[in-house]
Amino acid sequence: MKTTKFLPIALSSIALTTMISTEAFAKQDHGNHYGQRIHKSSEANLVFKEIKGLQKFYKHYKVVDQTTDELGITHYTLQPNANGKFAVDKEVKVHVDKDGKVLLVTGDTKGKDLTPTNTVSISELTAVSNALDSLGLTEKTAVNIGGKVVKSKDLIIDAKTNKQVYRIEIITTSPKINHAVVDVDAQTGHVVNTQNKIKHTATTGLGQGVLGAYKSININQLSATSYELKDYASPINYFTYGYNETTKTFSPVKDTDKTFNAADQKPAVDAHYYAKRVFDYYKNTHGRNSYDNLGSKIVSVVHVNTLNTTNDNRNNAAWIGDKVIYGDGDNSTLLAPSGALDVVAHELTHAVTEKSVNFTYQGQSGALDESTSDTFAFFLDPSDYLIAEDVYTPGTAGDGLRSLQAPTKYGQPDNMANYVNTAADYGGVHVNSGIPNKAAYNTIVALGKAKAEKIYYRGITNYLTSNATFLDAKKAYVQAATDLYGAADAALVSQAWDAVGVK
Ligand SMILES: [Ca+2]
Ligand SMILES: [Ca+2]
Ligand SMILES: [Zn+2]
Repeated sequence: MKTTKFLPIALSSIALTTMISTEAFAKQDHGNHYGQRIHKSSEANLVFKEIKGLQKFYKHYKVVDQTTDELGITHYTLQPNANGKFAVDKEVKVHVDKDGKVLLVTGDTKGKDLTPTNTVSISELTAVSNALDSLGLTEKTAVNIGGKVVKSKDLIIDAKTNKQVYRIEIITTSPKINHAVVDVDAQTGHVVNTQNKIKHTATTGLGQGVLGAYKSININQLSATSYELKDYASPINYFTYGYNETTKTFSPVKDTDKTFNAADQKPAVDAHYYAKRVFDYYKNTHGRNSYDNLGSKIVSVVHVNTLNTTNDNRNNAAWIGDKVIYGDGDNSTLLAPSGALDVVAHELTHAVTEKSVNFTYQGQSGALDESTSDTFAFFLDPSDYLIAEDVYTPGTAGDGLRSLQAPTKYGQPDNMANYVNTAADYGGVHVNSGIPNKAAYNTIVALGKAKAEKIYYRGITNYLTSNATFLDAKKAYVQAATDLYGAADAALVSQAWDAVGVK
């Protein structure tokens, strides 16, 4: 079994920050014991006398910021300066406890002689103008809604070149989204460096799903007239793409405004929206951080209607190792499958089991793989025991693709007595899954959803193995129930499997 350690989610973010920073101190302080005690900011640079790279230059360093945290540790930020200008990129931090003891020194501890080799010949105004120009902007056209276009402008020393530069931070929302830091040589006026600070422009949009309902979705703004189905705002990123059958490539689903309601966007909206629903569930109910428990992004690709040019994939959806793909449905057997939460949950649970149990997709272990996906599809969409009912046979009401409660209604066995021995479908993985599906149904009815989902999650993350048989699954869930709820509930789980002939 692979095990993955993760931080307990109950910790508040403040506690977490504290924990990490304390740990960082413990790790980075390789027994550097400084003699210097520091009781006020003007003493902070004195410890540099004990640091090889800084001892020649300690007098040039001045404290530019200081904070004291909730543990009483004070963090001084120092920068070297010459002629009253700071080399901001050479900053060093000195971390001092309540008693003035230096715990750690971090940052750039390779000092250097900072005597600028150029003069200040251009004005700040000229520097700003040149910076805007380099970004294709002018003072007249640049707009930053709700803020200043020029966020900061400082005359600093570029320590790399020993030149004085104007460092200008620019933010615009039109004519395009921009966030850049531009360095302009103070003598020549030339732009010598530009840092693009744009990470992502997260915003909230509206999407219309396969069944017509509108839902709030997290999207990414590229410009005033370009938005895409990328969610950078959530702890897990969700990227949703559209497949191009001709070029066999896919690209982000985009719109010119925040409302994604074109006909061909509906499958994408639901794939995007439900993927987040699924991993919100795994996080909130089981503390799992994405399918791999490492927070990996979720990539969904819609409009995948053929595989290898011949296979009709319209009525299919699949997890393919690092992304989930969806056909558009033929609109008679199936609407676009991403339109059903339980279908999306089924596929993305395959991703979870691949990273936990990694069932061999053959025979009983393969049927357990399918059944686990159906079972978690129920946990996510617990209003009925049907699978895919929201998109299955739009012309017929009340049916589904499979049923946990009544597998035989959809051609699946619900007891070992009727186990189907076949070479097709990897040994009938989509047929024989009816047996563990019925056991799951029995478990849910006997114990309730809240206990059942904990037992199943514990089973797949701690006890089940890739080669598990139905009997192994029974033992795994009985053990998980014993751990979590004791012998009486474990006995009910055992009976749930007895009832389907797994003894
Ligand atoms: Ca359902
Ligand atoms: Ca139907
Ligand atoms: Zn499946």
